[in-house]
Amino acid sequence: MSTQQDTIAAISTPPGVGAISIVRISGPESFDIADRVLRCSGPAPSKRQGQTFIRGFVHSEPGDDGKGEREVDEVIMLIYRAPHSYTREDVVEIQGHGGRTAARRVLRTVLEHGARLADAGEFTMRAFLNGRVDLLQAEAVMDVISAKSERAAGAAMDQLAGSLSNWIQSTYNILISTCAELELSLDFDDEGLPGPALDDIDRRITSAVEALESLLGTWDEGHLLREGALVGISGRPNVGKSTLLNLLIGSDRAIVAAVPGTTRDTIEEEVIIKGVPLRIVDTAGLRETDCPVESQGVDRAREIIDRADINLRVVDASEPLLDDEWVRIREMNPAKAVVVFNKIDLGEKVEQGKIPEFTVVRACLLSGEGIDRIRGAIEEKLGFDGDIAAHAVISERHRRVVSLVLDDVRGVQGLLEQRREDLIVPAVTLLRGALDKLGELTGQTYTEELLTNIFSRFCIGK
Ligand SMILES: Nc1nc2c(ncn2[C@@H]2O[C@H](COP(=O)(O)OP(=O)(O)OP(=O)(O)O)[C@@H](O)[C@H]2O)c(=O)[nH]1
Ligand SMILES: [Mg+2]
Repeated sequence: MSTQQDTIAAISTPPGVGAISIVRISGPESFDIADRVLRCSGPAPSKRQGQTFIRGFVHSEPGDDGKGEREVDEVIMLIYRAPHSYTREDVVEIQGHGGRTAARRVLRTVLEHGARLADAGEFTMRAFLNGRVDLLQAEAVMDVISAKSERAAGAAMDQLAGSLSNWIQSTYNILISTCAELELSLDFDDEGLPGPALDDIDRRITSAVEALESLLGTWDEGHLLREGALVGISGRPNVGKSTLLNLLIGSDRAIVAAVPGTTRDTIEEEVIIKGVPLRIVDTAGLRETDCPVESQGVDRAREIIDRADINLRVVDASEPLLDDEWVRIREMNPAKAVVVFNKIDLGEKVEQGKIPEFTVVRACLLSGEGIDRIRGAIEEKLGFDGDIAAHAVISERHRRVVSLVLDDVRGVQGLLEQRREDLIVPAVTLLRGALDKLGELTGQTYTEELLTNIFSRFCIGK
């Protein structure tokens, strides 16, 4: 049964020119509205079966004088009867001509007949409130839509299919049964729980801790898939930074010239390597300068170096490096940096072996030599290996909640280990708190604020 009283409508297709646009309606009045807006041969929409479609014309209301009724668009109308629909409510989808204007005209007509304009994500929110999907699956809908790569879409589809929900649910089940048993033990008066029973509870708590830890361990990878990684290219002027950007993205995006100080602003481009989106940023050459424009560019470059997940530091290897530059290189975190010794076709005067803690790639970017090794080094630093775990925790919200739950459960573990009767009550209280938090993850418990937070990220019409 629907928990929602009113009927909502929105354009579900993106703005711009296209072959088809879709106006979606959901709620108890959907079929009444459909009857009123559609002219068709045969039975009215409300008399049709679910999962069928009708060809017809959306028409506008006549004025008081009975005149002025107009055809708005020629359409195909799809009928979905509750609960067999996206929202589990009665749903009508009107496929009309593409383009914003035609779709807007249809939407306006539908709104004039009693529907309310849907909020962002409201259809999916109804799917959640009506129990068709849990909160993790609802969130995955938006991840599928905004996935930047095949791999990200694959991980989001797994989450939509319930892989993450199942994982959380099994941990939830372990914790709730343990909690029930501990609560029961409080009724044993003086005796408390027998040793073997406590050993069994310990084992279960430990398995929950392991499950939560492994879930948290997937966050880096999941986060990478979702947000992509920021890869900054930096170095002194004229060393070949823009040449490197162009090679990595496979097009002549940045101007390459023999004049030092060619790039003065940051240039950002996206590429996908092994299914992971990378935002690659070329920056202005690092040097002291009196030019205010270039100096701003250098400030921006330093900002990128601080924020980047991976720093590609390019140096001209055909010249010896100044001490100062070695110092600057060592300021970077070696785990997140790749140093490119470029221009080796002009000779190698740079001292080798000065930075043993760093990954160094020798290259002649002019001819493209070394670019595969640079890509390989990026992949290695980012740790792309094999498949993303099917239950990958892929949002910041999930990571936050899971780590709080983990803290609680570890706390419970610590209390129970002491085998003290008087610590059972605090352990139960902690465990209850952990269960509430886990419930918030799947949406078993939720607040309006949480839902608003999640669904406001969605697009209108989804
Ligand atoms: N010989 C040689 N020249 C190179 C190599 N890589 C780049 N160059 C040349 O070096 C010059 C500078 O290259 P850019 O890619 O513009 O260098 P940059 O670091 O972006 O320079 P700025 O934007 O001025 O900081 C150009 O003339 C490139 O063709 C290389 O491996 N060997
Ligand atoms: Mg440049």
